[in-house]
Amino acid sequence: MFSKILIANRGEIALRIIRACKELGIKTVALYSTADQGALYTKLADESVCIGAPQSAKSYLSIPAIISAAEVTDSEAIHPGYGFLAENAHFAEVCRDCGIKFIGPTPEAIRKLGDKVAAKDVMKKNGVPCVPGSEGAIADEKEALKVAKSIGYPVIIKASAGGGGRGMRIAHNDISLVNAFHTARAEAETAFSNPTVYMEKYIEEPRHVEFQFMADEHGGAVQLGERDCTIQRKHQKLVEEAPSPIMTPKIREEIGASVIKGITAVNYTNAGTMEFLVDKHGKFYFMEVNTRIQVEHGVTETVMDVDLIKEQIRVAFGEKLSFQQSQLHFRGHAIECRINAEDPDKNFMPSPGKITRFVVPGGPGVRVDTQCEAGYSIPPFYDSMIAKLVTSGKDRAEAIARMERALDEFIIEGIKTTIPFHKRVMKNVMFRKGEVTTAFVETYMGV
Ligand code: MV4
Repeated sequence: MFSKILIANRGEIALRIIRACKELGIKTVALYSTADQGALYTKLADESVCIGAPQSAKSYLSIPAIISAAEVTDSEAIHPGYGFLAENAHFAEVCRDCGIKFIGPTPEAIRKLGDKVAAKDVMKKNGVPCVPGSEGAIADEKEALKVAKSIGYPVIIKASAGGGGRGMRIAHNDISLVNAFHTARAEAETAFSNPTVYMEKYIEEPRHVEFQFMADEHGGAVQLGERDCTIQRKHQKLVEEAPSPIMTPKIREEIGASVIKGITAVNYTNAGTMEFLVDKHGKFYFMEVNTRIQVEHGVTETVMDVDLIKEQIRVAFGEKLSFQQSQLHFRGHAIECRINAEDPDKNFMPSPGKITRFVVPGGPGVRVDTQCEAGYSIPPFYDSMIAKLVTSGKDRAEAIARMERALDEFIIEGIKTTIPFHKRVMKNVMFRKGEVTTAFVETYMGV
């Protein structure tokens, strides 16, 4: 096994990776910007190295600073966590060139799946259900109008280099389509230095359901079922759960099998997620592949009884997957609420500052992943997530009851948090019935 791993990230995910390493007997190196000096994760790592100024570009995104830290500490591998450089093919390539194992997919797989046109093409060819749309990129206005005519309005134009909701435009008729095509291209060029766009039928008020998968370097691949992440706002997920209230064992097997076929076709290794939209008839459509461990991985860990971070490390070292498809079954239900330092009554305005009191919930079926403690100041430079609260139970009703109980126990003073918002979600009749769409937060939560 590796003897030392460097963690190219911060906050709760850095802590989560340190915990996995400790259990595997691996030494850890934490990195921090000057804004994160003294943070809990830096104290729990075996070593910690300051890599620069608070701005991400000068620290957590600085490839030279990170590689230097890995070299001086003799780290054998780098875990990128999520965000920052986690889906940066160039960074994965630099690691490989420096003889440092990147704990994630190969640069080739990251690059291919980061190109949404190429990703959709390979998935479609391998039996993953896709939204009707253009065959690859759209060259000009004329082609855009032709494709829209064949699939029918409304349509959505997406940037091939985009993802996570960036660089999208919806059109309801020929006139708005011409405009959407040109603005989407211009935006894509500005944001990603790549103007390539493609078109799909626009699925109105879908659900967001994603499949977790893992593959080793010996051809082994498994899918670990789905997470339902429909409850989000401005492309930020707020609540995630597994299983999805709309899933059936038959669909899980069908879609799951296509996921495995698709990722095998790109020689995928390590952990990943395939995102789907689900329309009101329950039909699944491929969206994109996230080539990283995700924020919400703990939901899957809870219902599947696996440790995805330890598995990522073992697989990166060259071991075979420690579980087979036939051993993987959902057990009960898990729900995650992302607790952010934001004011839900002021349009989710960021609320950084000092936490004066911090009491975490506990008891049966409760997991809290956080790097916060009383006296900790949330820096204004990074994302606003301060804790992930995951509750589980024998069924969805028990997981919800435990979430309500845990949200009541959670005390965070000194800053505003999204805890009151989550309490309202747990009480909402539509949520309790499992009948929500991506419009839920705007439509029912008054924000
Ligand atoms: C769509 C769509 C409707 N139809 N594609 C947003 C994020 C990116 N992964 C894809 N997204 C969407 N793609 C078609 N053909 C609606 C969205 C979308 C969305 C998807 C998942 C969760 C929240 C969303 C919010 C707005 C739009």
